Amino acid sequence: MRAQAGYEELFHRHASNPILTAADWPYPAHTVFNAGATRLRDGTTLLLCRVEDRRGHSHLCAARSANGVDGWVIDREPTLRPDPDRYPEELWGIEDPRITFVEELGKFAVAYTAFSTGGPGVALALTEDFSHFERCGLIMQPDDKDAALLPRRIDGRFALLHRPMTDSGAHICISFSPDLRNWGGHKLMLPARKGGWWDANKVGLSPPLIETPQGWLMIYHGVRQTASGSLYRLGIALFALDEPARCLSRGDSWIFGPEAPYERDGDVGNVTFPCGYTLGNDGDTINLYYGAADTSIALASGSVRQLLGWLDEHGHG
Ligand code: BMA
Repeated sequence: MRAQAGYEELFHRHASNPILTAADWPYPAHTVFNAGATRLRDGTTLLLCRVEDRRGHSHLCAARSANGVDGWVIDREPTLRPDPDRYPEELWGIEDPRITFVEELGKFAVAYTAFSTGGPGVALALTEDFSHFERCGLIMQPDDKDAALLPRRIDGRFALLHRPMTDSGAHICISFSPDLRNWGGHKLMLPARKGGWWDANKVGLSPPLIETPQGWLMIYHGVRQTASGSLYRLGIALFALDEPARCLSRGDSWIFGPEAPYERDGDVGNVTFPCGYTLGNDGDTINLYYGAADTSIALASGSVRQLLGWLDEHGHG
């Protein structure tokens, strides 16, 4: 691994990375990556993993572990399969889930990418147990992805972050809904930068926002196009609690990116792509679950306090 001399390490890779690969799967799977994450009431860590088969199509499969690191119990068959007969937007698979527990509903909301002829769009499903799912269908037209719901209403409305593709690039937006089905009030939240920046032209939300007393902490990915492909790295920004479209602070440098061999090499090399995190019992440790090179699932941990401290020092409005 290349040394990153002089830079503060905000996330530390787990020694047993990658923690989950296709070899762990109880049924044929080509790759497992980009997992949503949550903790269940009894403290169990649940990952909703993106599993790609040899058709190139993805579905979602739940893996549960008491410590969030090993001892994974993986569903014997796909947990949430594409259902193109009833939901044609899922023709070529469902990908990259982000999980939010919504206290008001007593349910988990899973926002995922539904992939079909029109391109990738955003779909939403609700579940109490990760066994039965109530689909809300397509809630953001293609081309749109990287979506996650906020855990509670803002000014009486549910709020969803997502990343529509536009002529001026791919920027993170927020939209609002009274009922999780009808969405409007779209606002730009975090634009991609331009030119030579690591996060020029294309950014997207990574895991769901993290609520802190200082604001909503966002971990986002920036995609840099290079002569040898794309580089997926992570940056952070902070948004006002009562007005999440308002950016309080954004860091200029990326804080995490592909360095380890399993992040550099794989089906799509140089990709670190988290879709979920869990918080430790101390309320500060953040366990970030990320897809490595579109091939496996890896874990890195950090501290919310330290991320906020870094933004205080290095971020600006
Ligand atoms: C993005 C998404 C991710 C994927 C990444 C790298 O556009 O499709 O699912 O991990 O590209 O291939």
